[in-house]
Amino acid sequence: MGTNTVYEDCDVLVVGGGMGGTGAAYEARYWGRDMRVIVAEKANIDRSGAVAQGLYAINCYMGTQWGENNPEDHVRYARNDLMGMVREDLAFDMARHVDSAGHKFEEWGLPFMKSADTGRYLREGKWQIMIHGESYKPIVANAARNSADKIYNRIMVTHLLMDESRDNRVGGAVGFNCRTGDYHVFRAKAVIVAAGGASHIFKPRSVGEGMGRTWYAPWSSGSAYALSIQAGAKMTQMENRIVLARFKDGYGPVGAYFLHLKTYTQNAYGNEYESTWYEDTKAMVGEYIDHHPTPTCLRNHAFIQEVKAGRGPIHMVTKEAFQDPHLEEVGWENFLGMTVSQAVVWASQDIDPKYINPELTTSEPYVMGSHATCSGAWCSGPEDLSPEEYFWGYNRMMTVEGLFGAGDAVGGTAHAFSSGSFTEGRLAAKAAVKYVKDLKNEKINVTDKQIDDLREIIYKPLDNYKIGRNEIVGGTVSPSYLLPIQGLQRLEKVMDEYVGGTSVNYMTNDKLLERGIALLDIMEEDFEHIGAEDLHQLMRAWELRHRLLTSQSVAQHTMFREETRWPGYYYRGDKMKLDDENWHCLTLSRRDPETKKWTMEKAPVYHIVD
Ligand code: SFD
Ligand code: AMP
Repeated sequence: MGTNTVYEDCDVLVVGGGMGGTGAAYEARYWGRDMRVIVAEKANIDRSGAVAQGLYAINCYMGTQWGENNPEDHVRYARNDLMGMVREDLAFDMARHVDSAGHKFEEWGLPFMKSADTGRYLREGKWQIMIHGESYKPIVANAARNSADKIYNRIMVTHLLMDESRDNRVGGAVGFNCRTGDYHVFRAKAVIVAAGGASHIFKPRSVGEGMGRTWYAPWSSGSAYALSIQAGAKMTQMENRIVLARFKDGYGPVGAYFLHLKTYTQNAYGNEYESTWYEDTKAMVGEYIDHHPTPTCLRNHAFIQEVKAGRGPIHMVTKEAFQDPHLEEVGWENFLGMTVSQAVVWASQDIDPKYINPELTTSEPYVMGSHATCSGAWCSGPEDLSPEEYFWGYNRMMTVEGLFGAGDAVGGTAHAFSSGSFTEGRLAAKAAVKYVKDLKNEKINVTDKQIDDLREIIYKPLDNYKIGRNEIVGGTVSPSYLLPIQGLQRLEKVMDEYVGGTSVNYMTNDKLLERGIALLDIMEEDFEHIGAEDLHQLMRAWELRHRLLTSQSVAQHTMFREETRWPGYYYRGDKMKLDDENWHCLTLSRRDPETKKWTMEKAPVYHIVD
């Protein structure tokens, strides 16, 4: 395996062809007409990433052409939802460009719903517009295909390459083809990491035969974080994992229901419950509970408290809205275009939301940077907006030279969603092209040794299995190797119990974290012994390694921030209050690639918009 090596030399390499990656490929071609632009994607860009199943709404659209919202308004909205802190420069930059993503999608054939009264895009809520989006991803992928020189599908990128002639500069990436086993070496002058967020780092509520059913895509393996962390890039706000209120078991999103169908929640006894928890929440977070709209985490907090108090389950009141045949149709279509499993769960459990109010649940935590959360890499902002601490030359460039990010990969940019992630890809690509142009004739030096060493590391799980398999006559338990699924379940259990997952009601503290971090470190040693039976399992092995690094980062950040900033996402039992005096700041981490030691620091939150 891995004896056949495929080399690709390019100017701009895009890792991950999801929403950020497709935007990057499209824009790189626009600014870099004569540049070689390559996409390396784990799956197939037609149906890869979080948008694989389609989406029913574009959740970030200003509507500036009709005077609906301005970018400043969106910064205020995202800041409010994130309990006071986002990277306002990055958020504003995304918001001022995001509308054109919607316009492009429509031009490329995505069907938008329109208001019969105004002819404008039909609003689901203040920021969201509604689409018939089952084919959202193939439509956007087509534009990327028309732009890139080549799209390599089925390539699991495992590591970034580093330039050996200059410290702290990227030189490309390596990975393997999940179908052929070929070793792929991409030498590149600039790399844009757009490999998405992370599910399955905390134990999911659905285990066993249901373990594939999570809200965020089960194939989101934290690669965007792990690739960047391995290269020594700084991360920010990794403690800000997100918990979603979702329809039970199918994890169907609730936005269309709350905002368009105007449904509402109640406890098992038919009572409104959010006001019950108002004083309790105020004591923890102060005036943030009076903000409008109520921050997502605080809505979760009331939900979690009410269930803990014994008055669950929480129901979504659908019976009223579903009497209107139009709204009934929208309610079902919403899932058929985005989360088919929810419609299947209801059908299989005899739940007709016209007659029965369905149950909601709170999900296991996910790590991402584009929903009501902002974990990700610490990136430079745009030159016209960013204060000194937020700017080092190129928009969306990480703290490693030549390494850029988009979508879930970038920290500080909450509420970007699909359209904002695509937009960030465009912004990153524009800057990456400029970076390559500025390099002029300077060469990137990646030695054969670096390439050969990584090849050894990447294929090792296949050898572990081949050799270790001889020691057992049957079954799956070996004294010499761990299977990826066994490793995954161990990781999920530690994250769940020590770092604030569902089984402990999202609670952790300094002592639990200390132990959790130690257990994750032991796991890092053990995962040297992962055994992969075939190429598919080799992909699972590397997804697991990426999830572990993401988890370590989350645990380190959670330990560092000594307060409970987002009740409803997680609680630090030893520091149960929000502490604006000491922690109205962003958190930063760096893992030294040589020593593997983490260092943590604070970074200022600049309020650029008043
Ligand atoms: O309703 C490697 N999202 C929603 N956004 C919206 O605009 N509207 C909605 O309605 C949304 N909702 C929603 C959403 C997501 C999901 C799963 C559901 C519902 C059920 C969020 C968006 O989807 C999200 O913000 C963007 O997709 C983020 O973009 P990006 O580019 O950061 O991630 P990606 O699209 O998942 O793409 C990642 C790509 O990388 C590949 N990849 N490739 C090579 N090597 C590796 N090691 C790789 N690891 C990953 C992936 O295959 C993928 O192509 S609602 O809930 O709000
Ligand atoms: P969701 O379906 O929960 O992912 O939400 C889709 C969009 O609607 C996101 O922009 C959410 O922030 C927003 N949203 C969902 N529920 C509410 C709510 N109860 N109040 C305000 N905004 C919401």
